[in-house]
Amino acid sequence: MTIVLTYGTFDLLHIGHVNLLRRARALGSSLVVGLSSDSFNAIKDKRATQSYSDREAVLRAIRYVDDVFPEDSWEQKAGDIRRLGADVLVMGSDWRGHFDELSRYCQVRYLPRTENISSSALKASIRSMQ
Ligand code: C2G
Repeated sequence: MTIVLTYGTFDLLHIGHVNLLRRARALGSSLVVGLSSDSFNAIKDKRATQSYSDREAVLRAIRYVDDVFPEDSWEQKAGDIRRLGADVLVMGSDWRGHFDELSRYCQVRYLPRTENISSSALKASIRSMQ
C-alpha cells in the first residue's frame, strides 16, 4: 500500500489540477489531499472563489482522490506524513525545492506543472467575458 500525499487550494478545479492529481495517484495505491483551509489561504495571500467545503466536495468527486483533510499551516506536513504513513509527497514543479527537507520522512516528487492554465487566469478570462 503506497500512500501518496499532496497539498493545495484547488480552487476552480481545472486541467492543471487534474493532471497533477492523476499523476500523483499513479505513483501509489491511494492519494490523500491536504486541502488549504480558508484561513490558510489568507496566510498564503490567496483568495479562493469557492469555500473549503465546496472545494472539498469537488475533490472528493475526483476518481484519483481517496481522502481530503484540511491544510491549516505550512508546518503541518511532517506530522501529516507520519500520521498518514505517507510514502510519497507530490507537488507541482513550481514548488521544486521547497519541501526537500521532508525527504527525511518520505519520497518528495515534483511533477511538471501544466502550462497555460491557473485559477487566477481562469478568473481573469471569465471577468473579460462579462
Ligand atoms: N498545479 C499544476 N499545474 C497548474 C496549476 C497547479 O501542476 N497549471 C499544481 C500545483 O503545482 C500544486 C497543485 O496543482 O501542486 C495545486 O495547486 P494550487 O491549488 O494552486 O495550490 P498551491 O497554492 O500551489 O498550494 O502547502 C502547499 C500549498 O498548499 C500549495
